[in-house]
Formats: sequence, structure tokens, C-alpha cells
Amino acid sequence: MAGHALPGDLGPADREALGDGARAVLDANWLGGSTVPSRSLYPHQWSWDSAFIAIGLVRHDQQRAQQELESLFAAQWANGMVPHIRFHPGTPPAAYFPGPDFWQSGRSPDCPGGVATSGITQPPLHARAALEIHEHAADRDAALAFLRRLYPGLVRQHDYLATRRDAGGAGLAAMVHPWESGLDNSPLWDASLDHLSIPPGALPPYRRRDLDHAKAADRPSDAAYDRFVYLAVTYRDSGYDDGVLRDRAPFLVEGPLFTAIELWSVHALADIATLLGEDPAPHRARAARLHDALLARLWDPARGRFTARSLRGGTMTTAATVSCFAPLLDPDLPAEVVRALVADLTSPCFHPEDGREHYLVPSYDLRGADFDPRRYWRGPVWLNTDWLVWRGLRQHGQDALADEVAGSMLALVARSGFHEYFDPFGGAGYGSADFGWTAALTLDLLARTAAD
Ligand code: 2M8
Repeated sequence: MAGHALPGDLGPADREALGDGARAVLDANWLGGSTVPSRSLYPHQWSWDSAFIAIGLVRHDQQRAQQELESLFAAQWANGMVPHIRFHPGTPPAAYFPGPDFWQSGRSPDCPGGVATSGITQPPLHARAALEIHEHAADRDAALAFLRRLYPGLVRQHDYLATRRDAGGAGLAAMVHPWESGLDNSPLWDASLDHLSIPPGALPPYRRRDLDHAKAADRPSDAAYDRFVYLAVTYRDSGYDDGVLRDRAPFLVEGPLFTAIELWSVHALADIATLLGEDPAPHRARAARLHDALLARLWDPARGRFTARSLRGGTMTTAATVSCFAPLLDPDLPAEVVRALVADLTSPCFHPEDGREHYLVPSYDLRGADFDPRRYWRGPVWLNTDWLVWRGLRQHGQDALADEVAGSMLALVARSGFHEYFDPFGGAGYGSADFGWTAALTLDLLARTAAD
């Protein structure tokens, strides 16, 4: 396991410099009511980015952390869906594709007036983020008032996922688009995307804007983008109707990371309910259902790995990706499953056999035929998935491995700055510089490891 710094290896001056740098990124990316992931590549508010950002921001500015989530929930749809993008009115339309003109969210009767949003969702980390704001707030009374304001929206968000998105009928929320997973270019979706054939004329003309700001080698291919656009058009043209998903959605997938985050957040919702004097029991019952379905539907005991399940034919994907470790967030994960995940994480899929310098956790199997150390979600290390795996490992008492992951995170940002993602060998930074969740989660990590 060469090349690993441990969190304790960073001296006080380095830690202070990292903290200052992280706060400067968060300040520079603040638009007055919410934070952009990146001033160049992602100039709007993204849903799960805002949850990660709020978790770090409370270490810097509690008021802004609260505003971050409240801004997003002000764009929640009437059916409870929290959109994956809230568009910023001051950003020029050409700055990002697909923008409001593409999504045409008004096609859904549930879309609120007065705000522009996308029409799909993202992993529901927000209840967990809200609870963490309260836990780390300087002003506890203000944080409790904030929880009281946000709680009804959080409940509606989780009700939406538990009902309208339960296309498989087993209790898991199905994703209708790889963008909903947060890990859109992951090999985990290849099996579900490869069978898609785009009918002639179904794809509107479009121009990728991401390539104005990032290298083509770092981003999804044009063929992947065509599929992303086609899937979004299909859902949009149904009027964002979740009632027809089972019959019509070309992509309908239950995934381990989305499910694990949902489960972790539902437990947070129960804790929030207790803080507010509300009944936590329905949330605990929902968490138990998610726990059972996660193991019954997505655990592959033969491989010792969580996988994604396509509801189009029931295929399970076998790829080793960082998503497979997200179920460590489930506090009730059986000990033998935790052991299997630790064995997978310490295997040559994620640690090079030749012992060369490397950083945890690569987003995809180092030995995969199409592993690519710099392409978006197909090899690089991301700090948000690292942070989730780190929290999961700590929850299950896997402290040595958790320290390795945290050490990698700090070493990467110390070496390369607050990039969007990093080369698992050498640690070069790719994608956008000055990236929101990288900065925010660094702040959280610095605070937690200092407390240790
Ligand atoms: C990436 O996704 C967007 C589409 O939503 C894109 O590629 O344009 C993903 O990394 C996603 O997880 C993230 O929320 C978003 C903004 O950081 O960028």
C-alpha cells in the first residue's frame, strides 16, 4: 500500500493552508444564495453537490450552509421530487448544456413556477446534510429552526422516492437516467446503455458545452452524451410521468450508491424527527425496508459485491466500482457483508499489485479492460465518494482502512489543489479546478480528523 499518507502526517501549517484554500473556493463559488460546483463547468446549483457543500460549509458559515439547502428545496416539485439542477437566472443560457430550454420542466404539472429546474433527481443526501448542519452548528437554536423549516420538504422528497420511483415494487427507488446516479459515466451503467438504440430523428441537435471548459479525454464520450440526451428527451416528452416508467422508460436501474445514500438519509430523517418532537417510527420502518431490499436485490453473495440491477430484464452488473462500497453507510449491514466489502476494497481491483504510488479509492477496477485513470467516473478518485466510503468504514469500525482513505483525500488536495477528480496513480488533478464539494469535504475531513 505504498504512497499513502495518513491524516496525522499533515502538519498544523499544512492543515491550516488547506483549510484556508478550501474556504476561499467556497467563498469564490458562492452566488449569493447557493454555491456552484464550479464557476466554469457547472455554473448552476446541483442537488447532491449542495448537500456535500452544506456539510463542509457549516464548518465555515452556518447561515450559508442552511441557505444552500433551503435554496434547493425552494425548487422542489409539488410531487416531492428535488431536481438535480436549479438553474441560476443570472447565468447566460449558453454557459451549460442542457439548460432550462432543453428540460422544459413546465411540461410537468408538478414543476413549481418562478424557478427553472431540470426534470430528474439525484442521490438524496440532503436529510443527512441537514442533520450534520445541526450537529456542527455554532448556533444550535438557529439550526433547530432551520430543521423545522426543511423537515416537511425532506419528508416529501423521501415519500416521492419510496412511492413514485418504486418501479420494481420491492421498495428501491429506480433511476431513470445515469445523471440521477451522480456517477453518470460509470461502467456500472454500460450494460443498460449498450442495448439502447436511438431511433432516427429522436435526438435533437445539441452542442456540448462541457468541452468548452474541460479536456475531451477527461469527459464522457460523444456516444455516451447522445444516450444521455436521448434518455432525458424520452422522460421529458412523457411529461416527466413516473406512472409510465415500468412500461416505457428505456433506462430503469436500481443502484447501490443511490440506495445507500437514501437509507443513510432516512436514518437522519428519523433523528431529525426526534429532535423536532415528531414521530421517527415511520422513517425507521422505511430504513428497515430499504435495508432488506438492498440486500435482497443488489447484494451478489457469489461475488461478495453490491451491484446495480436493471429493471429492463433484471440484469445485474458485475463491474467493480466505488459505488459498491456505499452500502457501508447502512448501520445494520451484516458483519460478513462488511468483511466481504473490506476484502474487495483491499484487493488488486483497487490497490495495484505492483505496489506503486496510488491513491484510494479509484472509481473503477484498476484491472478493468477499459479502466482509464483520467476519464470521468471510469477510474479517477473523487473526494465525495471517498468521503462516503470513509464515513461507512468508520461506522463499521474499520479504522485502519478508513485512515488510508482519509490520508489519500488529504494527500490529493495537498498535492494538486481542489480539483474535481484525481489520477489514482500520481494524483494529478483533472476536470474542473476549484471544485465545490472537494473544498467542502476537505473542510469537514480536517475538522473531524483534528477532533480525532
Ligand atoms: C456531473 O454531472 C453533470 C450532469 O448532472 C455533468 O456531467 O454535466 C456529475 O459528476 C454529478 O455527480 C455532479 O453532481 C455534477 C455537478 O458537479 O457534475
